[in-house]
Amino acid sequence: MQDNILVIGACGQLGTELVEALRNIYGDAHVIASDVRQSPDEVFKQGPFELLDIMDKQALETVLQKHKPTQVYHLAALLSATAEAKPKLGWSLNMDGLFHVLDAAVDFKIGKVYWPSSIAVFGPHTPMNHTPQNCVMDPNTIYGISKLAGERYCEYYFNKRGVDVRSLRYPGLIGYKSAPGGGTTDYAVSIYHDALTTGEHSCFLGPDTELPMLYMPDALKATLDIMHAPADQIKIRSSYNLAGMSFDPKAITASIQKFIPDFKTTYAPDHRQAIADSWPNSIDDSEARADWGWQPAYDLDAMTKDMLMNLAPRYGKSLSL
Ligand code: AKB
Repeated sequence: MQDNILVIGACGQLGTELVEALRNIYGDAHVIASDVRQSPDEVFKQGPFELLDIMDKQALETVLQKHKPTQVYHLAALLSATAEAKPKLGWSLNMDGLFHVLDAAVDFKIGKVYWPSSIAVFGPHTPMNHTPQNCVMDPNTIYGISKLAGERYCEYYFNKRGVDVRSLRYPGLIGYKSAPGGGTTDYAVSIYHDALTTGEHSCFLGPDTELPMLYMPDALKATLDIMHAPADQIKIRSSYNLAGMSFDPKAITASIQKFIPDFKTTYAPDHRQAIADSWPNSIDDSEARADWGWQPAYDLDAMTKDMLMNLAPRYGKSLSL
């Protein structure tokens, strides 16, 4: 049977790249992008697009009746910093959106559901280094609390309602094709743009704030790998720990300086520092590696080289990389 895939929240940082990757695999006509707003990005002109507010259950059902997807990727959410600024909206969008999708998966017999969790499920009493899959989890942000509750719901819907739902705890995602929005790890994207434009980055985290991060090609690979793995290999139905690399603002600055020696970072920590301080430094993803063969390809310097190589032409720069 030909798969039809619905991506909800398609115009965000991950969705924009995921729609492109899915269309390369399944064909443009079989990947339905949807979001609460239109995006000017070229990828959305190449196949079906539906305006969809995931808070509107009826509207979701109309889209499902029209396209009869066999798989749904539900990415719509408020990220950590935005959800702290708008806690009620963060909670209702992140939770109600997931309920609508999980209930629809039962009612419309959707074959597989993907839903992203985050390192934000961890909190101040979580072991900070090499954080294990199962440990104390006491998130203290609305985003983290909603992701932890969402994980429990996913596992419940797998066990009690038979929904084949799969999930990853993403670290900060870094890519050059699409912009992040409202996260605590966003500095690690804007620092590359600043390196190629002003040559200076003002960082909203302190120099030693180490966080887990993942380069977008690895994030796409992990997402597609977990969705393509046979169901019996997915042993964790809440959400898998996932790691690529870990670094602090000092280390990413040093990595950029290998290619742009005059680049400078200054530090002006703001409200996002407390969020970052409550998250792990590094993640133990051995269960993802053992269960479905996860293996990242990029380390910090390989990512820096690729980011700069791809972004430099956008700013009319040529670098010897
Ligand atoms: C954020 O910073 O909120 C996200 C995340 C780690 O989930 N990038």
